[in-house]
Amino acid sequence: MNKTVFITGATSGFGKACAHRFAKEGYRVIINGRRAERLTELKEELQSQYKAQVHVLVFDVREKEEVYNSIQTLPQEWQQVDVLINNAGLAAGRDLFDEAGMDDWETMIDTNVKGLLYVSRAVLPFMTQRKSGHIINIGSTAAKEVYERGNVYCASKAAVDSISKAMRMDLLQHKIKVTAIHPGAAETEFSMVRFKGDKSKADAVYAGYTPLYAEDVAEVVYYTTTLPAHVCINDLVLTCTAQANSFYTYRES
Ligand code: NDP
Ligand code: 8X3
Repeated sequence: MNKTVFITGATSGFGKACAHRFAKEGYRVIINGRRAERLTELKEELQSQYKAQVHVLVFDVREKEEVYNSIQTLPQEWQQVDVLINNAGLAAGRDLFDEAGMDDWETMIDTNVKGLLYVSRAVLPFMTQRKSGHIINIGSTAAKEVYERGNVYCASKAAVDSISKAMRMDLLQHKIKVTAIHPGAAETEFSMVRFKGDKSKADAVYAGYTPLYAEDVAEVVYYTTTLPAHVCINDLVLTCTAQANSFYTYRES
């Protein structure tokens, strides 16, 4: 195996689990996030557990110049990116439209939408020049159904859904696969971030049922990369068995 995967938001949750899953399969792994210490720890884990080759890229996906400088100056031997996983993202707050914080809205749009665009455009030349590559965008069930108090988070993930469709059309000529993966509720640091460290609110999201775990999502992400060159999973929604969609979750009391 001499393939390279580039994962944004690898310091936690799905991104970290994907780093493990792909490293286990022999991929060379580029890991990104803002928390440098966590990336250093993850690099050491991947090296010791799988003897993986790992390259750390610390940047904030919202900072266009930082994104471009970091990616354009990747060492030559790391530029052959086979799989890009646009995973970095977050929800900030869960508030009614007329009460939600503007800063929260901007953070979500800047990270989930603009960050994904910047990283994709910076990495794409490595794929188009080789006429090969696979871009995996992490959306959400929130992209499929808007829920109360989800306003801009849902909109940002609907944008990921639309951008994935657009990328797929426009990149056909370059033979690049584009897969959008939409998980339902998964217990990661997501809710602690959304509720700004309020553990009781975060825990309540996962009470009374078995949610998805990061490793479940990583398994599905990895699966989409194992298919023959002529087969592409375009759009994939996965939830835990207790959840049907954004509205229906069966909780044991
Ligand atoms: P986590 O909070 O566990 O992980 C989020 C990751 O994104 C972290 O590694 C964080 O790294 C990174 N990140 C956030 N902002 C930035 C930024 N500005 N620049 C670079 N990296 C950033 O959450 P999940 O693993 O659950 O979430 C991953 C993705 O999955 C997100 O896009 C989320 O919206 C989506 N999702 C989550 C679901 C869930 O229920 N958990 C369900 C459906 C989709 P750092 O803070 O170090 O920068
Ligand atoms: C995260 C899942 O249901 O909290 O995207 O929006 S949900």
